[in-house]
Amino acid sequence: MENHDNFTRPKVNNPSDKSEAKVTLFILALNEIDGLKAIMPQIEPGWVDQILIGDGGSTDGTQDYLEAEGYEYFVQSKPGIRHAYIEGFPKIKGDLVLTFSPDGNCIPSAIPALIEEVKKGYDMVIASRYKDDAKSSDDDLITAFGNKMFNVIIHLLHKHPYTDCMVIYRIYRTQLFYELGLEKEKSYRVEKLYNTVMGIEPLLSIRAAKMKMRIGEIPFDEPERIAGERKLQIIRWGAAYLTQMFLEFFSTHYRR
Ligand SMILES: Nc1nc2c(ncn2[C@@H]2O[C@H](COP(=O)(O)OP(=O)(O)O)[C@@H](O)[C@H]2O)c(=O)[nH]1
Ligand SMILES: [Mg+2]
Repeated sequence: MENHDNFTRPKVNNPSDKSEAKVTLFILALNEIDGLKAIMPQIEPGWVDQILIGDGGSTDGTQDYLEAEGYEYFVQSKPGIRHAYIEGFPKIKGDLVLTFSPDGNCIPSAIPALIEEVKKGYDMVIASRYKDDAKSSDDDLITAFGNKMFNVIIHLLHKHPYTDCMVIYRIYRTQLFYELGLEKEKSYRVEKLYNTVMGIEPLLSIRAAKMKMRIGEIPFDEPERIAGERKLQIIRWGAAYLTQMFLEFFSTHYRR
C-alpha cells in the first residue's frame, strides 16, 4: 500500500514497519587502503541502502580509491575516531546504521544476518566476538583481557550481560545515537583526564543498557587485520573507558 504520509511523518528513524527500514553501512577508515581493496568488493551493494565511508584523513591513497570507485565518503575535519561518527551521523539516511571497519576484522558476509536480526525488534544487535563459540584472532592478551573485564564491569554496574560491549561491528537504530546523547561533547568529558579522543561504542553499550533497550548479540569470529596498523590506544582508552563506566554508574542521565 502506498504511504501518503511521508512529508509529515518521515519514515527515516523509528520506522513503524521494521521490514521496510532502510540501512546505512557506515565504514570507519584511517589508512586502510589494503583492507578496503580486499573487503569492499565482498560487500554486495544490494545488502544495504547506503554505503557511507568516514575517512579519518588517510594519507595512503584511500581517498583516491574511494573517489575512483564512486563511493560516498567524507573526510572528518576533527581528529579522533568519535568525530567520524559525530560528523558522519547527519549524513546517514538509513533508519538503521551498521558500523563496520574495513581492516579485515569484520566478516562482510555477516551483514545480512545482522540486518535480519535487528529487524526482529531490537534497538541494537552486536556481532559478538565472544558469544558461544565465536573467537577473535585480532586480540592480543591485553585486549582479550580488557574486553572481558569491560563486559563484567558493565554487567555489574549497568545490568546488561553483554558478551562484547566494545566492538564496532553492530547495527542499531540511527536515532539511538541522539537518544543516548552520543553527539554531545559533554558525553566525552573524561577524555581530558587522559589527553585522548575515544570511540563511542562503550558509551553506546552503557547507555543502551541503562535505558533498558532491546539488545541482541549474534556470534561472529573476528579475523585478524589484513594489513596496516592498529590505531587503538590501549592504555589511554582502557583507562578512559573504565572511568566512563563508573561515571555513568553515578549519573542519573540516560537511565530508565
Ligand atoms: N574515520 C576514522 N577511522 C578510524 C580512526 N581511527 C581508527 N579508525 C578506523 O576504525 C577501525 C578500528 O580501528 P582499529 O585500530 O582496527 O581498532 P581495533 O580493531 O579495535 O584494534 C579501523 O577501520 C580504523 O581504520 C579515526 O580517527 N577516524
Ligand atoms: Mg581493527
